[in-house]
Amino acid sequence: MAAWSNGAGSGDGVAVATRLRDHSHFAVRVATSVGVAVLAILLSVGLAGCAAGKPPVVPSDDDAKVAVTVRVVDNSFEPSEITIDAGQAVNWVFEGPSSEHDVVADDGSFVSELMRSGSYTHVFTDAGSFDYLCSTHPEMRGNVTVE
Ligand SMILES: [Cu+2]
Repeated sequence: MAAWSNGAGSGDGVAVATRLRDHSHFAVRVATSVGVAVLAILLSVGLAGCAAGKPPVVPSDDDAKVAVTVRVVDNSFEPSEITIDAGQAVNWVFEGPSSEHDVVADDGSFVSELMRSGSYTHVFTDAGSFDYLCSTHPEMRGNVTVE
């Protein structure tokens, strides 16, 4: 009688241990899928962030009379801060020499292609303070103040 009880008892014990093992397996699987889901969300947010990082290119005003020229060199805009009057044009001359750069306004109002040579011109019709950067070298920053 006692032996039968012990047998049944240990049998239950094995069953409980098996259930626990299954349960922890399940927990690991859930944790893994949650991890993968979170990673997927982070990745898509990151990619969306990149896609939204550079606004569409704004065509260069090539025919405009240039008031101020800014050199785009590795890795700065020279001069980085300029002041013009409304209606005047700024001409950025890309000199590289080692990297491609672009001119990207924070508000998207002027945006060039990535270039190693050539130039980009933008006419500023409205007064204001326009910050811009190079999309591949965010430490390259400049400002155009339009009076
Ligand atoms: Cu750059």
